[in-house]
Order: sequence, then structure tokens, then C-alpha cells
Amino acid sequence: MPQGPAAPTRTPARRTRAKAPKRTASTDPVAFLGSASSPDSFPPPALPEISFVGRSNVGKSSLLNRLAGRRGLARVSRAPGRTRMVNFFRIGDTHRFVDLPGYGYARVPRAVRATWEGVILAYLTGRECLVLSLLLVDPRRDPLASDRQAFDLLKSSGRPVAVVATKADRLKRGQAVRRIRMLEEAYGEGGEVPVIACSIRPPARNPVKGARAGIPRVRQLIAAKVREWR
Ligand SMILES: Nc1nc2c(ncn2[C@@H]2O[C@H](COP(=O)(O)OP(=O)(O)O)[C@@H](O)[C@H]2O)c(=O)[nH]1
Ligand SMILES: [Mg+2]
Repeated sequence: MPQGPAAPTRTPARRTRAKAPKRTASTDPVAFLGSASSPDSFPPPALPEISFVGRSNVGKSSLLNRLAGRRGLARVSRAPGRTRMVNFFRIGDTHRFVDLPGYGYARVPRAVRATWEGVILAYLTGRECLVLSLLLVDPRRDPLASDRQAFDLLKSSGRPVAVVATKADRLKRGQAVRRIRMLEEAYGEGGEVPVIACSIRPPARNPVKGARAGIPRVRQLIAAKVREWR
């Protein structure tokens, strides 16, 4: 069959251009560096690290992926308690993200849980290049004893911490104001500790004003801590 005049098609060149990522902070080369189940296998403390702390399923890996600009970087799981190791990610050549094992998952044998908690403790108190810990909490619940313990541990070892209320899209507007205020009272220390509501969902599905702004605020905080480290 004779070929008719070229039908308008999307040209490969155009597609390539449209997909080419802009070089912004969120698209710098990112990579999984490795997992460690004990402090002797942590990578050399050569770059500032930001850790993601919180109970299983609170949204640590999701937030990490969002901030890194890579969907599948840290595994996001619906089944809680899967991430059993400390996972290190390179974020450009300026810093690293560290996904910690989620605590407080009851269906894990006591001995295993004690080991994880030991690793978390060793990392949070002893890691010299840890410049910021993001303590992720569920704003729909009252603070958990384990959240409080992690917070107190970080504060007492003089480590900078910010509290991130995750899944803010699941809150109703009025409820959100009350819950964030409750978290500020619990953790804010008179404004010294930032309490930031975040959601990884698009703004259209986000009833909470400011939840969308939460991600940029967390980015700013990270950037400031990374700069200070140098
Ligand atoms: N609605 C909503 N769901 C979220 C959000 N962040 C995470 N999730 C979901 O919560 C579940 C647990 O997330 P994950 O990142 O694996 O939690 P982790 O165990 O703390 O690493 C997954 O099903 C995510 O899709 C959010 O901002 N909004
Ligand atoms: Mg995870």
C-alpha cells in the first residue's frame, strides 16, 4: 500500500525534550547506597545525612521518595514492618537520606525487635554526620510512646529534629488545625522544633491548607542543615 502524506505524529525529538528532567535539587543523581543491620556496616560518614524516623507504615519511604524525586527509590509497602535494615541513599553529591526501620510493629518477635531498636538507637545517637532527623507521626492518632521515646532520644543527644505529620490529606479541615496544634504542644517546644504537615498526594485531594507547602518547607529545612554542615 502506498504511504500517504505523513500523518501528524508525535516526533521522538519532541518526546525526548518533554521528558528530559530539569536539573533541580530533586532530580540530581540519586541512588541506593546499601543496607546495614549493624553500625559496623554503615558507610563512611562522608556526607551529611537526613534520617526518616517513625513507626511502621507512617509514610517514611513515601516521603523519602517524594523528596528525592524518585518513585521507586525506597520501597513503599502496604504491609507494615518490611524495612528491617538501615537503608542509605545518595542524594546528589551533597547529602544522603537514611530510611530507618519502622518501630512499634507488634507482630515481630521480641528478639528481632530488640536488634532493630539497637540499630536505630546506635544510628540516632552515634552517627556523627546526622544533621537532621525527620520524626514522622500520624496526626490522626495521639502521640505514641515510641514516638515520644525517639523524640526524647534525639533531643537529649542534641540532634536536630523536625516533626512531620504525614498523610495530611486524610484529615478533614477543622480536624487538621486541631491535630497540628496538638502536635505543636506535644513536640514543638515553643516553636523551637518545626512541626510540618505533609502529604504526598496531589493538592486536589488535599483538604488541608498548607499540607502541600509542607514538602517545600521540609526541603528548605534539609537544604539549610546540609549547608551548615560544610
Ligand atoms: N493518603 C496518603 N497515603 C500515604 C501518604 N504517604 C504514604 N502513604 C501510604 O501509606 C502507606 C505506607 O507508606 P510507606 O512509605 O511504606 O511507610 P513506611 O513504612 O513508614 O516506610 C503506603 O500505602 C503509602 O502509599 C500520604 O501522604 N497520603
Ligand atoms: Mg518504609
